[in-house]
Amino acid sequence: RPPPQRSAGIIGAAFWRGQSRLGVHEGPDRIRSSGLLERLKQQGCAVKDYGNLVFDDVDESSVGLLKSVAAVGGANRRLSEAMKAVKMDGHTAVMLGGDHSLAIGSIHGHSAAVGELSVVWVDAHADINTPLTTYTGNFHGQPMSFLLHELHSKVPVLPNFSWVKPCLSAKDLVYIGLRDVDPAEHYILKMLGVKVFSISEVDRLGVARVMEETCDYVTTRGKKPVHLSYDIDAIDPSVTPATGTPVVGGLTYREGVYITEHLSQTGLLSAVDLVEVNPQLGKTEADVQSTVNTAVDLLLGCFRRLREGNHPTDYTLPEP
Ligand code: Z70
Ligand code: MN
Ligand code: MN
Repeated sequence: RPPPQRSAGIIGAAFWRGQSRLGVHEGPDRIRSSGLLERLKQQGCAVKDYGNLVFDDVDESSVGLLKSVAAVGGANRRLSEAMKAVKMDGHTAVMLGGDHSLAIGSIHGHSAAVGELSVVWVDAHADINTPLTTYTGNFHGQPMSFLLHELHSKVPVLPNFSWVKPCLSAKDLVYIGLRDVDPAEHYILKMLGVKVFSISEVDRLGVARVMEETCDYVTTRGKKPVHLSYDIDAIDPSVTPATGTPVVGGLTYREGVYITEHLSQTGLLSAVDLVEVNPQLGKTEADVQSTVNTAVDLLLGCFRRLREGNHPTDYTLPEP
């Protein structure tokens, strides 16, 4: 029997300045209004909603190519503190984005509360550009470079970023679903020997074996708490079109949910980010609903929902 369900502590981070498409700030409220909290409670999970973070208005100054530097640094500082507080309260943390630059604060704050982490990063993209390799200037393509000890010397100090200290080792990071990786990012992944299950490995091995190997990989390095950072664009755009950078040939709905289901069963899942849902980018309302409903199902999978069916541990059959 699985241990009793722990509680979910939910933080909304309606922040979008890590990229340039309007609408990704609507993610947290759209995900909530499609019933996330109610459905978590229905499946026996206690829920505390910490609401949406309030971010300071910051001058939108660029530093060279880098967009909204001080805003990204400031928002992530706030998120880091909030994430740390949610973990201190004993919840499994859920960060609803917002764009993926928010992983800086989310993972930093998680680690500040619990110590060393393993990170499972599910994404079409590696998001491991440095501020010096990015050619878009978007911070949602760079968060991992601020978090890894191994890249510390490659990252300049930027306005509102001096609080960020690397907290993750390359050996404690696993990617799943990659299929749009920049040359500098590919170089970094090879240089650091990061464990990557690109979409080709998902094709070759199947998602079940990918998850077995992922869990073997993270557990043989010590059973550290797991941070799952889930970019909705990992899933195929036919299922989740309402996102800023759709990339063809992604995970199926079933593969996507299997990843959360499997990680949840390990009992090590300590925090999850669900990012890059952009309700303004669906061509139709059905597009938006499919994207948001998939996001909700991924999160339910993080809290021990099984597709085979579920029942409360204290369930008893009615006597005639
Ligand atoms: C590109 C960059 C990215 C998400 C796009 C794209 C990164 N490598 N991440 N969409 N979620 O801008 O660095
Ligand atoms: Mn991403
Ligand atoms: Mn992505």
